[in-house]
Amino acid sequence: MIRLLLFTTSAVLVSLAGLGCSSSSSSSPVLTLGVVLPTSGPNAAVGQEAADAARMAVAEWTQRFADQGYNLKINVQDDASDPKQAVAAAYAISGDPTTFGVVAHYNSGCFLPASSRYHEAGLMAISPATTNVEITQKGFAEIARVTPHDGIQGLLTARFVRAHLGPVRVAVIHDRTQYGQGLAEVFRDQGQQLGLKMISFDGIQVGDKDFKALLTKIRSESPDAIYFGGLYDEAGFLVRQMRELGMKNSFITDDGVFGQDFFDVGGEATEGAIVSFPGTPLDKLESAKSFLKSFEQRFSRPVQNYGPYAYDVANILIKSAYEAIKNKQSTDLRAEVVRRARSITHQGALGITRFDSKGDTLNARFSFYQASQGSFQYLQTVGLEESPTSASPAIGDDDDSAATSNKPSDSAAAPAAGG
Ligand code: ABU
Repeated sequence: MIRLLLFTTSAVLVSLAGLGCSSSSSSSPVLTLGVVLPTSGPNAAVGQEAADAARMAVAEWTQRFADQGYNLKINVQDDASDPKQAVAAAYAISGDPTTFGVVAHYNSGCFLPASSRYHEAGLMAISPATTNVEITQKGFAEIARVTPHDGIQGLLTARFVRAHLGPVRVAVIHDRTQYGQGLAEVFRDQGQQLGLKMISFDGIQVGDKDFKALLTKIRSESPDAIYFGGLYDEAGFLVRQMRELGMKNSFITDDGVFGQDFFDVGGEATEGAIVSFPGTPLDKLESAKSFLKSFEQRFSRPVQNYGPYAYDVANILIKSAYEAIKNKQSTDLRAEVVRRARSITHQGALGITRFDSKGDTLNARFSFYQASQGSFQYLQTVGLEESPTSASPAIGDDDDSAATSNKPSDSAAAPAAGG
């Protein structure tokens, strides 16, 4: 296990102080924030946004580290949404002794195998996006995430469907990944308990583009709704081919579909689709305003989805390292970052983030949106303690009741019938 010992860098600090020097130079010790995300492949857009948000956080902290005599750097590695590449990247990142923490993965199927490596290396790895339940079940102190997990997403989606559509007949499709299938199973099981009738449960293959045979079979079973657990591309092809086959039933899906790629692939057929995404909408959070403005100014594009999550993860890791070096603790920096990050109360773009004993966020809410003319229109936000309401102000009503906190909005626009 590689350990970065703070007493080494403290000695450098002492010598810099002796020279009357308070800022870093090229010879200052380097501290590196690791980032492993899909910056190529089918989820490149979400990975690039999250990586840019982490770069922004590093840029904002650089001077404070320099004032302590350190060069703060970032090392972005591409996992391409491929589990093997993810594990290789985890080895590369953790093998660099200057790395103190990792913004770790978009895909649950990548983080699950890579988490063992971060654990072995004693390296804090916090995911901005992965939601599969099992990720935090291994009991690793080095693993956490700022997104609520799919046990919550699946349950809240089942409640939402029951509240808005009634005890309908649902065909469930998933992409056979740990994420898509795991979430679909939770939705199916929770939905059954709530009185939804699950008429089928089918897997597709990531990368496939033709689902007409499966959809034709499902059409013959006359579902009221299709639930899909999976990602942008397959969701886009599915909804397009559903409509081409004349299927008018509702299409309900998940956070892995919340992005422009869904509209690019699905086109007009996306109209009316219901999508869940973690947390309160960022444009309703006072805490997110400066992040949104800075990101858009810096990168000349709007925030789509997981940028603010990656920004908060980066800040949690960097702040933990900064507090450790500032206090000149003569101990292991990686262990100190693990200890500090896991017990942090972080006021960030998402509001307040704290982790439970497993490393799951206590900020456990999801919002529901409806696709309308190429964008996601906000419907409502719910947590475990609340029931989705079927009260129905017009879609697109702008409710600012959550504007100063990350508390859920009471707003409840009903999705259009038959969406
Ligand atoms: N939850 C975002 C989609 C990716 C994943 O968890 O695998």
